[in-house]
Formats: sequence, C-alpha cells, structure tokens
Amino acid sequence: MTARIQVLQGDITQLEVDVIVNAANPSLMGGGGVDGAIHRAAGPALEEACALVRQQQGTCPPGHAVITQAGNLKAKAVIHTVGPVWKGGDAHEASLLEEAYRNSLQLALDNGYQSVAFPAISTGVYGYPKPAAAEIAFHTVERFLTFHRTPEKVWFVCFDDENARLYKRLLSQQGDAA
Ligand code: AR6
Repeated sequence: MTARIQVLQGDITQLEVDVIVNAANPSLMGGGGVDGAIHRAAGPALEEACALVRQQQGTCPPGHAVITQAGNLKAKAVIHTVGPVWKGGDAHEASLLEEAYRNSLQLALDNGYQSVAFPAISTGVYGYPKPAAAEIAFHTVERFLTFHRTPEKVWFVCFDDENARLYKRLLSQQGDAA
C-alpha cells in the first residue's frame, strides 16, 4: 500500500490535487504568503467566491475552515482555514492549529475529495514556531486518516528548508498507521 501521507518541497499553487488548503485570515480577503500566492494563481474568481462566503457567513474565525471553487488553479477546490497567531503558547494556539487541520480534512471528506495539499499553516506571518507546528500538523492528519478512508492522500507542501527538514523527519519516524 502506498503511504497516504507525502511530503514535498515547492509551491502549493502548482499541485494537481483535488484540494489545496489556504492559510487564510478571518476576512478571507487574501493577503501575503501562501494566501497571496494562491489568490494570484487562482485569479479573480477566487476573490469573488470568498466575498460570497463572507456575505453569507461573515468572517472565518481561527480554527474554522470554508470551501470554495479554485478559479484557475489545477485543483478542484480551495479550503480556506485560519490558523492561530502565535502569542507565546498560552492562548490556545495548539488546539486552534489542530482544529484548523481537522476541520479542513472534515470539509474535504464531506465533499468527497480524495487528495489534499496543506501548507505549513501559521508558520509564516502568524509566527508559530515551526517544529511545534509541524508536530501538530503531522499527528493531527495521521490521526484523522486512521479513522477515515477519505481523503485517500494528504500532501504536506513545504516552501522553506526548515519545514521540509521537519516534515521529512516526521514522515521517516511515522508508524505503520498510514
Ligand atoms: N506554497 C507553499 N507554502 C508557501 C508558499 C507557497 N507558494 N508561500 C509561502 N508558503 P503564511 P500564516 C509557506 O505567512 O503564517 C497571510 O497574509 C511559508 O513558508 O503564508 O498562516 C494571510 O492572509 C510558511 O511556512 O501563513 C494571513 O494574514 C507557510 O506557507 C497570514 O498570512 C505559512 O505562511 C497567515 O499567516
């Protein structure tokens, strides 16, 4: 059986997967980092889809996730989730980060999508320490996949060398769960 978790270094906007997850902000208005890259690659249709979500349900609080179409991306859909801003570790950052991954996976499952690519949520502008964030991301996904057949495959797409190193180590230490 091929492993269900894969690690890749590169630009998430280029992936041909069912769903790309965006590290968004509560306004869903686009921004810098991976959010900016996804919006640029997807084109105005993504902005319009986000505006509609905002109209219908307001902002997206940390830990929550919403799904939209993917505009010009090769992916079929984008799941926008909002990670926590790092405030030193005593402001529920760990549980909010875990929820961001779990709620994104649940949305992919609810929509029947089989392949999902995640960036390292909160580890850029939001300042979450990369080693701790990678542990949470990896183990939350691993646990979810143990209990669900969908999605079939999850990609961790690392942009920077530190995240790539961290995720590759976690992958090599992985049990037989995947
Ligand atoms: N592909 C994959 N990963 C990327 C890419 C890319 N093209 N570009 C950056 N990264 P960040 P956050 C990595 O700052 O910390 C935005 O302005 C980057 O190396 O994008 O959750 C939003 O609108 C880092 O490891 O997201 C919010 O305001 C990771 O993506 C805020 O930033 C996340 O960095 C969210 O901050």
